[in-house]
Amino acid sequence: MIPRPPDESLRLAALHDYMLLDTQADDEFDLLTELAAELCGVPYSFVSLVDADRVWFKSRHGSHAVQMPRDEDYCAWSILEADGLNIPDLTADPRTASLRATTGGPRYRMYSGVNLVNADGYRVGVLCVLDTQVRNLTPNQQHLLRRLARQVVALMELRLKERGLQEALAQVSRLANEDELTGLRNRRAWMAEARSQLLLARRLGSTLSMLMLDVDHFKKINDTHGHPAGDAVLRGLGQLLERSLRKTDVAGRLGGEEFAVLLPGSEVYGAARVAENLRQLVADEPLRDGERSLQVTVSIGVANIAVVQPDDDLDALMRAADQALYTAKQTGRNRVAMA
Ligand code: GH3
Ligand code: MG
Ligand code: MG
Repeated sequence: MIPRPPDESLRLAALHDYMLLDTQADDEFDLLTELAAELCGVPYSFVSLVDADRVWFKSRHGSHAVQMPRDEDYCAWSILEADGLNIPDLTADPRTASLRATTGGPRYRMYSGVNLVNADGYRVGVLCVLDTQVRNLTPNQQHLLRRLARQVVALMELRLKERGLQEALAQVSRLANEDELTGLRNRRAWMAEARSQLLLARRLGSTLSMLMLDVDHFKKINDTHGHPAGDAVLRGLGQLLERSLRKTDVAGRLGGEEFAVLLPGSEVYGAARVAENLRQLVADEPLRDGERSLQVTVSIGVANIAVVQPDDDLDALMRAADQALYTAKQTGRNRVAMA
């Protein structure tokens, strides 16, 4: 077995922080191994990441190997040395003479590796070149290989920063589009989706319906059971909508205790059936959210694009649905009305 360095666990943590293991091939890394092989005049070059039990190749030039057992790889020896490892004849060195890649396989004869060292000094991997002939690199080739190794580390740092940036952007986009309480689309995101669905329906000559849904006497729930209980009802309603609607339907929370649903491809009667089904689901069973469970009812207004002019915008359709909702409230609540 090849010895492990004394800082092995911190070294591994440093390697894993880069989140590079088992990632896709990357042209920029491949350019660096290609250059390394070219400048050193050898057939093989690798960006080797020395993991707990394996050496995984972020890039390889001249080989199809994906990884090697750590105890079979020269790079596991290289990270034990401060200055990397230069072995002009692998058969003549007791560390490498009996390794499988020396005795069989590619029958490597020369290895030269420069450690990839992170800012904290951990040797996370190696940029190495190999040849099947016994030979020495010139001092200039060794110098260039060291410079390329620094480029590899810089690229690893860059990829890590890009990853952080992407995650931050995804987080911002979540915050901008998601209603925090229910996880549904917020008003802005729902309206953006509604606008594009409306355009699409008109372009394709297909139909589109909309539900506007409002909890009945919600103020009373807050007043009687407290604001957190009111929040629980809203979360429960959000879950019920997610559960009961089709994948192509789009639910959102417009604000307060008002929700909206887009039903692409639904005629007004189909949409009214969906609305009636939702109304009944809510009325039949208390909404659950964790420990809490409260009985509420909802009123729903239904509108279809057929009720607005072909060049009317989204607001007109929402007004029609809102008007129908108002009718449902006026005529007794816990009911569905159509525009
Ligand atoms: P109606 O049947 O006519 O719809 O009566 P309502 O009481 O539901 O209507 P109203 O619009 O008077 O009351 C809505 C209440 O919703 C008032 C407000 O305090 C409460 N509310 C708005 N947003 C939230 C929220 O995020 N959480 C909770 N718990 N309550 C909210
Ligand atoms: Mg209400
Ligand atoms: Mg309301």
